[in-house]
Amino acid sequence: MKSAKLYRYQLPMDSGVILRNHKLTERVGFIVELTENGRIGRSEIAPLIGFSVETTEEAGIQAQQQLEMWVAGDKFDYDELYPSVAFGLSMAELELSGELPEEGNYRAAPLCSGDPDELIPVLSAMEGKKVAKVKVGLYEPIRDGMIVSLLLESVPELSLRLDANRSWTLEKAQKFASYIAPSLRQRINYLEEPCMVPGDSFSLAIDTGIAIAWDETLQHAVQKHDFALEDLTGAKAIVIKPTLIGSVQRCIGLIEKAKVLGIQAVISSSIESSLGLSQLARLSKRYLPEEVPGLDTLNLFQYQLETSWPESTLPMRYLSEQQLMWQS
Ligand code: OSB
Ligand code: MG
Repeated sequence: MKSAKLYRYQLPMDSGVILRNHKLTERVGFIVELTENGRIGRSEIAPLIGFSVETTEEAGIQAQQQLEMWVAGDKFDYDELYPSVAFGLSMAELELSGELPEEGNYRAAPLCSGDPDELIPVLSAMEGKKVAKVKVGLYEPIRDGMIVSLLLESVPELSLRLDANRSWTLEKAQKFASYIAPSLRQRINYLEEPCMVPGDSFSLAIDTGIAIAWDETLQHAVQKHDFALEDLTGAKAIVIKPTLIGSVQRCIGLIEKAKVLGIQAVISSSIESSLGLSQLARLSKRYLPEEVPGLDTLNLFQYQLETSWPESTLPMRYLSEQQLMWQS
């Protein structure tokens, strides 16, 4: 016997979460629950405004249609679905089948978008491999370059992941790089998407020796049918955001291909609730056991949802308090 539920959740965000010029005051998404033979598999479907190709509304309609088919005995055809829906349904199936281990990698790289003075004590106290992520490209390249240099000089064992979200021209990106001494550049683990044009990002890597990573470029590429990871040359790393990429199987395919090509793969958040985020931590532990995932986004929320993230002090909201949209 199969049954399914679809919840719609709505959670207020911390004040001042801005994404691509859009102020995110609340996060709306869906939680699916699959039940079969007394076992339960849950997961999250939460398109991210400004990033996902599908709207929340479209994802909800498609999710419900798919669940109706699933309860009637059909299989999901992930390649035909929106990325967020493919991800959520495949993750719920994985949990239902018991194939997703309980253990997760909750050591997310701390995210810093403003004040380096706040980050330095956190990093100094960090145990094990010290990795942090800094958003750049929001202010002047000179300021970004000085902050990155300051962090690398102040915390000797630190390596940094930087993310410019395609905000620079090649000239601005070079200006940024010029403020970072060549001896410090190898401790930039990677710089995500420095330039508006991917070819310029590639040129920057060659000119400056700063390793780059694809995030947006990977998302755009996987939307095309004849995509091959080999075509995305020149990057040291790829950032895999499953909500924006698609099914777990597609993500695992990318991870395996990246390994063969010698490219670092990092699982990262699309600002899922604590329920979806914890599953990403488990996915990362299972398929990238040595890699620090990019999951430091829970504190953008005011609440956790149903599943607690280890050591988080955020109060909990439960599925039973959310809207049950559909069940069968
Ligand atoms: O800019 O990579 C981004 C989250 C949602 C949307 C866009 C981005 C992010 C993150 C996630 O930065 C955190 C991380 O990658 O460490
Ligand atoms: Mg990014």
